[in-house]
Amino acid sequence: MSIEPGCSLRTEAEVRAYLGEAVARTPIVDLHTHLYAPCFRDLLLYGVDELVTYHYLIAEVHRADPTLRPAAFYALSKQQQADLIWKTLFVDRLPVSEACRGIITVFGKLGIEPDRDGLDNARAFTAQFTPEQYVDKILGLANVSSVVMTNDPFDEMERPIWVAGGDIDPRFLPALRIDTFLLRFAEVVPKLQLWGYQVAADTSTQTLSEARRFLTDWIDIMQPVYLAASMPPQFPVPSDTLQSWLTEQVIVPVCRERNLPWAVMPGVRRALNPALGQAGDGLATSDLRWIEYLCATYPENRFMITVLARENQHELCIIARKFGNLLPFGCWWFLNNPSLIEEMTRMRFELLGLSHIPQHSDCRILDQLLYKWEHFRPILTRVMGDKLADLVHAGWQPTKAEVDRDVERLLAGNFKAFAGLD
Ligand code: FIX
Ligand code: ZN
Repeated sequence: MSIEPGCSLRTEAEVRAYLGEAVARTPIVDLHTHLYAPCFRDLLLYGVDELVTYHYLIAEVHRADPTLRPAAFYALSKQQQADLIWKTLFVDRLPVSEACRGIITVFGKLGIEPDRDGLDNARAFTAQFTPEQYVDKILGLANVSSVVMTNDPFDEMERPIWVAGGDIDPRFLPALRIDTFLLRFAEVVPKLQLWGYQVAADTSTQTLSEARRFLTDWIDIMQPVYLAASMPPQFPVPSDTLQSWLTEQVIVPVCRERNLPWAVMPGVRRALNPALGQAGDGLATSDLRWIEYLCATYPENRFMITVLARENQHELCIIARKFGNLLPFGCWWFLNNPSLIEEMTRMRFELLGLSHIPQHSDCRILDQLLYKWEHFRPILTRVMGDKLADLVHAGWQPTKAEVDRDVERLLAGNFKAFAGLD
């Protein structure tokens, strides 16, 4: 259909067609990934062997073949693991799960012919590129303008790269991950002491100033766009625990002083099946009252939040309606499935209008940007299209400029504004 150059979109068909174009052409700022810039060398994962051994597919291969022992699987080389997953999940049965479908989408976007005999053609495809060229190719094809990394000062592989300094591709934005600092503080006290921070597993004034110094030092080193932590379903704030003290006396004040949001991600139950490693985490419904407490007690702070359990999504929208300093984002991990994304996105439009960030990718492997966003864009178009169609039928004709403006808000602008990136 050709849409006339005039401003207003007068019919439902015009609105839907224009919206689809706008969603496809608007560059995305992907606000939570586990991707790394090329200067982090081996930490930047890409290519078919990484793609097929994504931990979502490791969980699925163990379901498809219950005789497979996780220890035996992990003893295989990366390439052997990928071959086994390819045969089990793609050749011996139809690859209908969302994570399997993702691989087929990636192949399609890269022009790789899926081959039931093996993955060698896909391996040969990626081998043609340097990491830098591959980054350009994937970001370009996915129409993603920048991605936020996950950067943990306690990670032995990335820490030395930060300490050495250097130029990071500006399309990769740092985020300071504080799970270890917050959730395992007592355990890492000896390490912090070794690094020159005079902390103890207590709430003394010395620990207070030194713990704050650790955080601010890493903010200076990384220049993060936010602090982040994925959290268990229950978190004791406010209380007289060390974690509550770290939250209220260290993290919240430092975020406020440095004008940084804190991205909170509740609902993970780590190591539900430890033998599965990274694939063994689960979820539970979260108690979000500590989020209400933080938003109400610290109105000068900004909190971004994504929650893992479907059961929490309605409650989260209601909390967000009460607190302007809370920004819900994304359909995280076990929620990143079309049926659940559609349900959540519809609910967020109805309860929050445009004041949310509908999706982040959580990609661990660069190529996944191609499928995670390719699968999301039609859902956004359908859900937002329904809402705009309702407006047209009720007598409100959106203009093209209004549609462009608000699609940009959802895919990039809301995050940039909340994080103060412009
Ligand atoms: O905590 C997180 O940031 C989670 O997203 C990851 O730990 C998780 O393993 C993941 O990859 C989910 O998509
Ligand atoms: Zn993540």
